[in-house]
Amino acid sequence: MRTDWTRQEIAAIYHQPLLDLLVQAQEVHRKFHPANEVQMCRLLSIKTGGCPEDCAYCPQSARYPTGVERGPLMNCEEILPAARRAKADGATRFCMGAAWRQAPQGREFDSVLESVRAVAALGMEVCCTLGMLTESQAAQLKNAGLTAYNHNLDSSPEFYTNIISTRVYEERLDTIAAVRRAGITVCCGGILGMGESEGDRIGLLHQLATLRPHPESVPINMLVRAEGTPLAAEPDLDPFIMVRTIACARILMPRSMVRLAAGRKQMSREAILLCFLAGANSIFTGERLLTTPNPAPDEDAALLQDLGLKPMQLPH
Ligand code: SAM
Ligand code: DTB
Ligand code: SF4
Repeated sequence: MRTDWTRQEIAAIYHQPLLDLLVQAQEVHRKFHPANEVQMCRLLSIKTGGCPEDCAYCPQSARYPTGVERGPLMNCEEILPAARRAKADGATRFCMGAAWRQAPQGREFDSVLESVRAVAALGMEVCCTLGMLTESQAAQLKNAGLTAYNHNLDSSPEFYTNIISTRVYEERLDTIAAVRRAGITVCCGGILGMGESEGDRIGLLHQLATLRPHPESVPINMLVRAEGTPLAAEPDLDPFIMVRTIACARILMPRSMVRLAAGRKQMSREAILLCFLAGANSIFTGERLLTTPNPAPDEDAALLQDLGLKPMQLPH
């Protein structure tokens, strides 16, 4: 696995004719992954809204009038039924998201640890995304059975300052390093369609593909334009840009799970198919992502059926 990619090399891969890029990505995909399987993941917002950060894309930032209602942290008894349902629906990974700048200390964190233990006991992969973490919190999550931690780099370091002013890129990298040191797998990706340039997308791919080792999981989100956020009126993203970026991620990080994350509701079945062809091998299923709608489960079941794709089983 190469972790010494240069931006120039990545740009050369990115700018290939799309058909060449797709064939190359599919070749890599078939060498490292089953050709016709997708992992289904389920998200649950365990603590919604009221976040002090100013991420320009986020409906959960307290700074924007998005209409998202602030909620208290859900306890283990409330979370467990959702995880059981996800498992019954074929999801093998359960991801709990909290709108925090950083994971809290004390009673609330202990409650998250209890929920992690309970979901892990169902035999699912357990992921959390709770904002910044200390070394000690990462170690406690690992002990509780957490398999993955999601912490996105979102875009290139240069573009980052245009979308978030309340933290710096370096802090993201620090948390990712703490997660890695604790022995938890890393889930790290980004968002496309925020007004970034081609160079910024290549810059994001470069950051991800030079993490040592690569993130085991790379979510690629298409911006969900939330009313009230500064990015609400961004123009549509050309779905071919999702396809191109996913194909590059697949080629640069052959062993990683590449997740076609947010934004599927705005994509056609054909565009989603091209993302699978480009090497995406995971989706989030269920009516909601964290706070925004996702394709209906019966629609997704029909899509997988029509494409002859099978839900991936554990272990994979
Ligand atoms: N507060 C924590 C954090 O920022 O790391 C965890 C929750 S946060 C909602 C998780 C990720 O969701 C963000 O890093 C971002 O990449 C993604 N996200 C948030 N809003 C989005 C949107 N409107 N469209 C696409 N992705 C979004
Ligand atoms: C990721 O990269 N995408 C997911 C997951 N990791 C946590 C979250 C998408 C959130 C989309 C906006 C919302 O529903 O609030
Ligand atoms: Fe808060 Fe995370 Fe949303 Fe940023 S992305 S505003 S940190 S919940």
